[in-house]
Amino acid sequence: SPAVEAAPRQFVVSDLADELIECLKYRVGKEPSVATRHDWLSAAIKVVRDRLIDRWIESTRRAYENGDKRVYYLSMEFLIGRLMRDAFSNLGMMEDMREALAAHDVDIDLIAALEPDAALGNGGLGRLAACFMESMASLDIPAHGYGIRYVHGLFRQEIHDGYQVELPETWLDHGNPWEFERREGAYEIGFGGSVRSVASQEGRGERQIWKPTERFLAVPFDTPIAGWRGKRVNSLRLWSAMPVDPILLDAFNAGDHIGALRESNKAEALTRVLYPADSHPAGQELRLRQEYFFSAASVQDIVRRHLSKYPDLHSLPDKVTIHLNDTHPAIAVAELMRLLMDVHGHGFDSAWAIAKQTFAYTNHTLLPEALESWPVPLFERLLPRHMQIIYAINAEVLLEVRSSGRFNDDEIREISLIYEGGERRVRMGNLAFVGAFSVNGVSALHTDLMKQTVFSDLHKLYPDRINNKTNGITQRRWLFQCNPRLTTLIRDTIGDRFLDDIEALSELDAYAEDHEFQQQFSAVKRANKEQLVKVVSERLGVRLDPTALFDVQIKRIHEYKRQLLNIIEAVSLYDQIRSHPERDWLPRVKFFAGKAAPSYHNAKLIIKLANDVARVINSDPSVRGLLKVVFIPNYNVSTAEIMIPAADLSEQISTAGLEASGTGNMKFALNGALTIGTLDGANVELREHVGDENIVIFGLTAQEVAQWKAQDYRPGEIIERSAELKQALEAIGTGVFSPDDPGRYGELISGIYKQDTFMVAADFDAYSSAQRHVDELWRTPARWHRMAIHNTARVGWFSSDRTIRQYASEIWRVPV
Ligand code: DL6
Repeated sequence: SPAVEAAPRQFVVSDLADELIECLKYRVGKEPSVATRHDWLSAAIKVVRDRLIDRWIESTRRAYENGDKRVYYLSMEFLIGRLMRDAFSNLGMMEDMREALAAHDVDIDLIAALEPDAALGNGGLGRLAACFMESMASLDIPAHGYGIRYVHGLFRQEIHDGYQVELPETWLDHGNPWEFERREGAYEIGFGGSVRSVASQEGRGERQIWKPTERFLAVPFDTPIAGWRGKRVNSLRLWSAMPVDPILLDAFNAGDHIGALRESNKAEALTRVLYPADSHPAGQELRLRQEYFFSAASVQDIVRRHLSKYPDLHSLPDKVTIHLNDTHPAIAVAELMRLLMDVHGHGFDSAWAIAKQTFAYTNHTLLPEALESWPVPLFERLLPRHMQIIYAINAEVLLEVRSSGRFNDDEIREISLIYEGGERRVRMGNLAFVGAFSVNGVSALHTDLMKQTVFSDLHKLYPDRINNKTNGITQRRWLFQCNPRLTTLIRDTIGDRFLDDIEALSELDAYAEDHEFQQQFSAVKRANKEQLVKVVSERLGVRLDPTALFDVQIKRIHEYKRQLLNIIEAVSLYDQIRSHPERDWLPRVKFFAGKAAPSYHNAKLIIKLANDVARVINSDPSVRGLLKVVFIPNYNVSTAEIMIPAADLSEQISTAGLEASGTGNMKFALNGALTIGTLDGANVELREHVGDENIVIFGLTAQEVAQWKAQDYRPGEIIERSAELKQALEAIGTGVFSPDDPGRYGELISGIYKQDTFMVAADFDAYSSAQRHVDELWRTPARWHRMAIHNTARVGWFSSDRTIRQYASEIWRVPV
């Protein structure tokens, strides 16, 4: 199918073809006869980038002249993936470019596949930031993304003998044709040192002067982000650390050639690598340094831009919202306070009033291990002035709390920015909460749980602050681009309105029972499945049957996401297929893909288990190919773009109460997969939108999980009562899938018998019955297709355009 374009064909192909040659010659420095595919890729990107620049300049000028309020989105992670197709299709030049390249014998698909996946993020949080950047540009919101230009993004995963092996990812190896380096826009960022008081020049008390001992330059690299139909082009500004003194000449001249590069090496280390952990503790000094480095550079940049138009910073909250994507940039609150007080002469009260009206904060997880806090001594050593400011903010807040008379000592301790229960730590969530005028969760359930759990006392103090903004995904990438076949079918059926108003997909509802449409819908799915079958055969040498039910669980590997539940169910199904060969089993392929944090032992063991189980099941002739298990290595955005359109069944089976939202759930449903899931995160709202009859829900609710845990949960007893579960656990635990090391999974399985923190045993039977219900649904294709069509038709609401509209009108107060 041809690509979905934002505009009708508008370019003269021969002109584009000439432009490519010009670009190749004068900007890449190559003759066509010697140009490599990478050279062609660079040339193609530069040609589309040129188109973006005029709009980029125009968008920036317009915002400046109109004095529009701007949104600054600070995020440690942007999981962008490839950008070339985005830009081509958003500007409506994909097909013209295809032909222009073909005129030089270059296949656009081959060069597109060479574009590295910019993986400057771990998972959901980073991918959400990328979807938001695209939606903000599409909705014509003046916004800047700020992050870190990691030289190594998320590690490349290889599977060796079933184990995850982490290798460095080198997305910048061939340069990055998208970015503009702006050395002239660098800022100095300090660490360490001391603070001293001096009398303020205005004769108003004292001023603090921080003299850091370490200094680095933060150099910005800008990438243009184009919105749909090229309406607006916004900037993603990523900071890279560079030394203030690239070489210490004295040391060099004294013969210390290595020591002379000390500053360079320290700077390079600062922004070199993305922390490869999500929802998993990552508290290292380097991480705090990264957080401060990019937050401080961004805040300085924001203040400079504001002062280039307005006389002072009193008007900052009217013209700017700084959005904190999780607590990683929460230190920005203290940095803005520092600039206001120490550089721009504001008193504490004035600075605090400005800061509190400028920041908004999104929480993305309730998992205690992912809630950031930093040891006070470390904080004090690296950021002594910020520590003082945090104490001052804390004093202000706790005074307010005490004087209200509504809080007991325990509650006051929970509100404090400093944890005192053991080693004293700075709580970044509390800092973000008190420093922001809005605090939002990412699904209705998650937001409710925020109020009831981690932030219950802060919520009591500021009852209007917490609000919900259910996540969304950009349909441009997650339907139009990744599934051109389905998009074309939808256009042919309901016309083009949905291209600009995704909720118009609901017109498809009328076709859900239409036999002919069902056939076309399932033909699209079949073609996408064949494409995936080909990829699996090329990458893994495993042959799959495209008529089988494709059951897919792709996401970070984490115990709360319960890949283990899915694997145990596969083992149980394997047992049953062998014990009851006479039954009419459905051919099914269980796909897994995802990366585990390198330090997360159990998650890595789960990857090994998936691979061990796959090896045994896939090579057992008595299964007769009815069940296959496939683990696809190196899951990334581009792999998701191939797998999601090919999925029949989407696994969203986290322990209820633990997945803040999930966004994969939305992508699968949009592409016509049915969900099997728990009532967790955004699954709850997904059910409301697609209808109870079009989704398969099972298992304990968040409330039930909490009740079971509060009582005396005994997983061992549950296992005893479930013959299937018991048999599967015994098989895994005693080494049926690991004959080379029978004890490999002993602890993993005994963990389920003993604590079962993630309620695998409690939910197993419900999950297994839900899977058999899925089998039944699959046996009646007309019914399955109808349900799948309803899913596609009814999930337009989960577009990040809707989410961003809500942020814009309810938090940022910018027009949309
Ligand atoms: O909000 C985006 C995404 C949610 O969809 C996931 O449910 C949630 O797990 C994820 N959170 C994180 C938290 N990491 N940290 N810190 O990635 O956010």
